Formats: sequence, structure tokens, C-alpha cells
Amino acid sequence: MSKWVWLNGQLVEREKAAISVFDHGILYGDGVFEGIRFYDRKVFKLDEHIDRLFNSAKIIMLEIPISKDELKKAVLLSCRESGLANGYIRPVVTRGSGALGLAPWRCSNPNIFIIVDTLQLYPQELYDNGMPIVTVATRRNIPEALNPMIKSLNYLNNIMAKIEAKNAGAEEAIMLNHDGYVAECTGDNIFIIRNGVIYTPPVYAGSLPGITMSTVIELAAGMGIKTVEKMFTRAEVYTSDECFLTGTAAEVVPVISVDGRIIGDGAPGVLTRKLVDAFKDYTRKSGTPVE
Ligand code: PXG
Repeated sequence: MSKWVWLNGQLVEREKAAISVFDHGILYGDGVFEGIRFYDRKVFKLDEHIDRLFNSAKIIMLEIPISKDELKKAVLLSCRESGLANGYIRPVVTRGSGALGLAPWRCSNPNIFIIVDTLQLYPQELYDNGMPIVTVATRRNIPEALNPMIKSLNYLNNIMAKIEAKNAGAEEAIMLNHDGYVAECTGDNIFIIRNGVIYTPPVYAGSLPGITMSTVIELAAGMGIKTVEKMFTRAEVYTSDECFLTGTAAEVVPVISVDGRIIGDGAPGVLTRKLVDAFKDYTRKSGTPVE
């Protein structure tokens, strides 16, 4: 883990990095965040993550008081000072301290902080042999209430789904949207493969536009594999040839069973394995150097 947290323009020792209990990020989950990885001292898809952070902030009318370039520099500085070669970066922007009551205009300056740490989301065994997942009863937020494309500090929808998954003995859960179509998992996008074609739900199904998802779609195209964004049901997942999840934290994870139905022959699929390898290769080659 890094010794430092970047907080409002300064590197502060992690034990001393603190914000007020009156911050609306804490009181109401009023804020936005990103999760970014760096590999071999290169930050993966930095521009895309900073753009998404600013878009999330724009939707909730939170004006980030520094520029994209300043934030990128702060991310790179935080990585450099961590001394780590590989890790996970968590930039967070909160509404700031304010009076009680929802009103965001009664808050002073937004707080911005960046945490750098290592992160292995799942045991290696699940990457090698594939992960069993389940569908949970908790539906993904409907876009008309809280749009899932906002990466906000309100993750309770996903956290409740994650608890349900754990209670059912699984590490990850499929979340359906309000109409019963597959939306995504609690922290990852979902893909199925049938007859050599990849399918993933469109963002309007109720998912976060994943940066790992876009990367995997591009890598697949480079390998001559077509990806189609379309709505699908659980039944289509059960009968798919292959299934996998993508996310910055999770990376690319093969799925071997869903709600007790074995996917394919119960081992990570051939195309999934190729995509896992292509993704690994690409993460080592691309990215913004830390210095
Ligand atoms: N859907 C949701 C709901 C997410 O939170 C993704 C998809 C994948 O998006 P990216 O751009 O990362 O490919 C995410 C992001 C965690 C954790 O600790 C997971 C995410 C972000 C931060 C933390 O599990 N996933």
C-alpha cells in the first residue's frame, strides 16, 4: 500500500488523511469516484477514467474545482510516490462539508482525494478455473431513479446484491434490470459468447459503461470476433457457450456456472482464455507512464 493519500492538492500520510463527518459524501453518498489500475508503472486508460469521472460529476451537478490535466497529474504523482509498480488508484470527489439537509448548494468546497493501494479482488484459483456466480433478487437501479452510468458514492444497490451473492455462496452476482433483462454484475460488466459471437447488454439495460468492457470489445475486434450489444435474459446466459466478466478491479474473469447451470463444459472457454491473455498483454504494453 502507498504511504500517502493525495488530499486536496497535498500528499498526506495515509493515517492522517481525513475529511469532515459533515461532508455530504459521507452524510448522503453525494459524490463520485473512479477505480483505475496501473501496470508496470503505466496508468491504464487514464484519459478514459478521468473523462468518466468528470461526466459522473457533471450529471450530478458537482463542479470539480481542478482541471482534468491537474487531476491526471495528481494521479500520476500519487502512483509515483506509492513506490508500487502495479496497483489500484481510487480518485474520489465529494460534495464537501455542509449543513445538515440534502441541499448541495449549502456545501463548501468539494473534497478531492486519491488513494493508491494494491488490489486482488478474487483468489487466483477463480481466474484459473473460472467463477460460479448467481442471480440475485436485488434489481439494478432504474436509470430514471439513479442512472447506473453515474459512478457515484451511492453503491448500496450493488453492495446489497453482493451480500446476497455471498449468502448464496458466490463471489459475484448477476443483477437484472427492472424489466428482468441482465444488466451487469455488482462491480463488473457481463458478456456471453454464442457461436463465436460475443454479446453484452447495452448501457441502457442499466449498466456502467465499463472501460474494461470497451477495451475487451476492441481486443476482440482485433482478433476478428464480433461483439453485439443486446438485451438478453438469464436463460440466454444459462445456454451460452462461454461467459465472462470485466472490470477494472476484477479484470477479465471466466464464469463457469450461473445459478447452478454449468456454462459450456464447466471450464473457462477457449475464446474467453484468448481474451484474458490479450487483455493481460495489452495492459502491460499501453498506458500513461508514471514518470
Ligand atoms: N459495473 C459496475 C457497477 C462497476 O462499478 C464496472 C461495471 C466495470 O467498469 P470498468 O470501467 O472498471 O471496467 C464497475 C467498476 C470493487 C470495485 O471494489 C469495482 C469497480 C469499481 C470500483 C471498485 O469491486 N467496478
